[in-house]
Amino acid sequence: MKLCRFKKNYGKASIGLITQDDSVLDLTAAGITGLYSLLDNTELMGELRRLEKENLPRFSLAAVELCAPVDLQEIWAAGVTYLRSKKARMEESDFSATAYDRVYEAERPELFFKSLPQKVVAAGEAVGIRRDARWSVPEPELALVLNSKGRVVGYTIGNDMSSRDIEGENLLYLPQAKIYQGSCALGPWIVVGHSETEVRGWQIAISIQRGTETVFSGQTSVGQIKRSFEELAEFLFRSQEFPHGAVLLTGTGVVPPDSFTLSEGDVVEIRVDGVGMLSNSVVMV
Ligand code: DO4
Ligand code: MG
Repeated sequence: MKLCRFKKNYGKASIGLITQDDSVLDLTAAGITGLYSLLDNTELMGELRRLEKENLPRFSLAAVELCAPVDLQEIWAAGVTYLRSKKARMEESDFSATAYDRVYEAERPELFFKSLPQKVVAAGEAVGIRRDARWSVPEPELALVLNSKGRVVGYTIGNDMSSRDIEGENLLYLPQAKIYQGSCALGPWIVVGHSETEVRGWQIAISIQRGTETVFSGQTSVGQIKRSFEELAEFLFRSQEFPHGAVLLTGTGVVPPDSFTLSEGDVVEIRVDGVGMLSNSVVMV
């Protein structure tokens, strides 16, 4: 089942349930005012099946504007969870190579703050590349949707946009490499009702279009993530409360060659089996 946030006529965002025939049921009309409160329901699947049978306002998916599928959740990200990411970071910087090598093996994962919910870019909007960066890349990642108890209740697609030259120059610059205008995209919706075992069988694919040309494409499997979802969520919720839940990007396993950098006007398409496609154009910020 798919949950979304959507707008009809430039009004306030509503919470939607997307049905098999690509209709969007307006759950706000049934009194559901926040994604975070719905995701805290311990009988979520039963509740959604019940809501599906109610006579709620219904719109065609093609006729609504999808918003980023977060309302009050902070967005965090895990790093160096794939061997490919560890290798790329170690090559990017002699200075930080030991840190990346160590964190891949360490008990404690790398977790970093990525975005406030109101700054997240939705499907169809533009992600940013910093004007003071020379080497900008997208990072296609599975995103875990966590409720306020830290339970994984859904999945969406994330793009952890990164400035690799800034990150590589000095590890202390990581927040500037990772957090800037348009650096986090999520969407197009949240899928619920899948087990970790099932999701580990999904593929993550990315392609980058420049005009009519595909300038990069690559793919990986969610199964290559070194750590379990529960382990990542448990570390995030250690000594920290998220009363509205959180979204946790799980790291990238696809890294373009070092000669590649994004340009303004590129279009980044990320596909995750079981979820769909997140597509964003690129703008200089
Ligand atoms: O510390 C670098 C960031 C790592 C990251 O974002 C990733 O592996 O996806
Ligand atoms: Mg990343």
